[in-house]
Amino acid sequence: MQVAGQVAALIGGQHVATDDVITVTDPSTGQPLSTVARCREAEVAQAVTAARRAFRDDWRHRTASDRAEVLRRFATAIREELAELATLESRDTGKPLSQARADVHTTAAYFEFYASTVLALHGEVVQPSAPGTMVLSVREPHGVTGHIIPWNYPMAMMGRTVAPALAAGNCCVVKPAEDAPLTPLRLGDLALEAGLPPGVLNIVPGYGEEAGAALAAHPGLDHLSFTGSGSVGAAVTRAAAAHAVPVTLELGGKSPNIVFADADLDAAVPAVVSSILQNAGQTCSAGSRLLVERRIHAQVIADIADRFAKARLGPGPEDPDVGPLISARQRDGVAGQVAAAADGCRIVTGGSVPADVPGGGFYYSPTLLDEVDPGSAAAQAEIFGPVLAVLPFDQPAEALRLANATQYGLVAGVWTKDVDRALWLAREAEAGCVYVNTFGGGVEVPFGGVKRSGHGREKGFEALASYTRTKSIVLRGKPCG
Ligand code: TXE
Repeated sequence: MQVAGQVAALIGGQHVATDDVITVTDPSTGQPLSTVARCREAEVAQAVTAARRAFRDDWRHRTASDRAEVLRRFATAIREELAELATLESRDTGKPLSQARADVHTTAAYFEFYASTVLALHGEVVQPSAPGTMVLSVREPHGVTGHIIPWNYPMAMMGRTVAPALAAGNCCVVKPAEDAPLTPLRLGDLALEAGLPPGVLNIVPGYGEEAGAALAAHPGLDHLSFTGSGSVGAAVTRAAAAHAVPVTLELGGKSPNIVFADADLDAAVPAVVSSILQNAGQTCSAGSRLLVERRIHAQVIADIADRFAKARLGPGPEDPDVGPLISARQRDGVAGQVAAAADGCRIVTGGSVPADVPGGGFYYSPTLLDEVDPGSAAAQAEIFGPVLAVLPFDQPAEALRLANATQYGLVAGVWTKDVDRALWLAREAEAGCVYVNTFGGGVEVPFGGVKRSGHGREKGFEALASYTRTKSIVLRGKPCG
C-alpha cells in the first residue's frame, strides 16, 4: 500500500513508510517503476518484535485447521488477483507475462498445498526403554522465521518459503530483494485482507547490506531461510550462527541436461531450450549445461541454435519469448562472462547485447557456447543469463563425470529411453533433484541442493516438517492396580 508516495513496509499489520526510499526500476525500459520503503535495522527489529508478539499471543495457539482456513482464503485472494499480480510481476522483473501468470498459480498452489498437508502433520510415539514410561515426540513451530528472498521469482519464492512456515505455526519476517519487491508487498496486503492476523506476516523491503544483514544477525530469529548467491549465503550463515539460528540455503547451480542419442528429441530439445531461456536464464535450477552424446551433437546444436535465433525478445508485459535481465548490472555481468569465455569455445549464436530491441531494456541475446572446455569458467560458473554451455560426450560414464564436475549440485535432467541408464544416472548424479525425460517438478516435490547449491529442502512435505522442530516428552506413571 502507498504511504507518503512510497509502497510501505508491512509491520505488525501497519503500513510503515521510511524517510529514505528505494527506487525500483522497470527492466523492460530502464525507467523508474515505483518507490518502496528502505527499511534498516530499526524497522527490521520492529518487525521481529511484531512477529514475536503475534506468535506468542495468537498464531501458535490456533489449530492447524484454523491456520489452514486462513491460508486457503489467502490462496483464493491470490487467484482472484491473477491479472494484476501477473502484470506487476512482469513489470517488476521483466519476465514474460505468461511466465508471471504461471508464477501466480504456483504461489497460490503453495498456500493450498500447505493448508492441506498441515492437517497431516504429526509427531511420533517413541517405544519406551524404561517400564511405566511413554515418550512423545511432538512437532512445534520454530517461532519467528526470517525469509530473505531474491528477485528472480519474488512472488513464487515468497510463497514457497512462507507458506510452509505459516502453516506450521511460525510468524514470518520477509526481506524481499531491492530489485523486485513489489509483488511480495502486495501479497502482504492480500494476506491481511484474507484474515491473516496482524504481525503474523511482516515485510521489510530494503537493501541486502542494510535490511538483509540486520535480519540475518537479529537475535530474535528462530530460523532463517535464504535464497540467493553463495557469497551472501555464507555471510548470512555466519551472522545467524552467532545466535545458533538454523539456516536453510538455496543457492545457485550449473545444472546439466544429459541428452543421449536414443532420447525423444522432440521432447528433449524444447525442454533444454526452455530450461535456459525461461526468465532469461535467471533461474537457480536453469539447465545451463547441455551434455549431449556426440553422435547427435551436430543435429541438436543446429536445432537449438535455430530456436535461440528465432526467440522473440521484448518487454515482459508484451509476453515475448525472452524478456530483459533484471538490471544493467546483471546484463553487464552476463556479457562480461561470455566475453571472457569467447576464446575457449565456439559461440554458435548470440554472444551480444542486441541492438534492435526497442524500449531501453536490459536485454542479452540467447547465447549458445559449443565445445566448451569442462574446466573453464563457462562450464563451471553460474552465469544467470540466457547462456547455454554445450559439452559433448561419448560414453555414459563420461556424461556422469562431466555432470558431477562442478561445485554445484541443484538439479539434473536425463533424457534417454534406456531405463537402466536413467536409473543409474538418477542414483549417481550429485544433485538434489534428478528429472528423467522431463525438467521440473510441482509444489509437492522437495527441492534443494547438495554441495555449493545449499542445504535443506524447500517445497513438499519435507519443507513443512523443516519449519517445525520436535520436542520429546517423557511421561512416567505408577501402576495403579
Ligand atoms: O544476489 P544476492 P544478487 C545468484 C546468481 C546471481 C548472483 C548475484 O548467480 O547472478 O547470485 O545476484 C539479499 N545480508 N542468485 O546479487 O545479493 C538481497 O537483498 C543479507 C541465485 O541479486 O545474494 C536479496 O534479497 N542479505 C539465486 C537476496 O539477498 C543480503 C537468486 C539475494 O541477493 C545481503 C538470486 C547481506 N549482506 C541470485 N546482501 C537463486 N538461487 O535463485 C544481499 N542480500
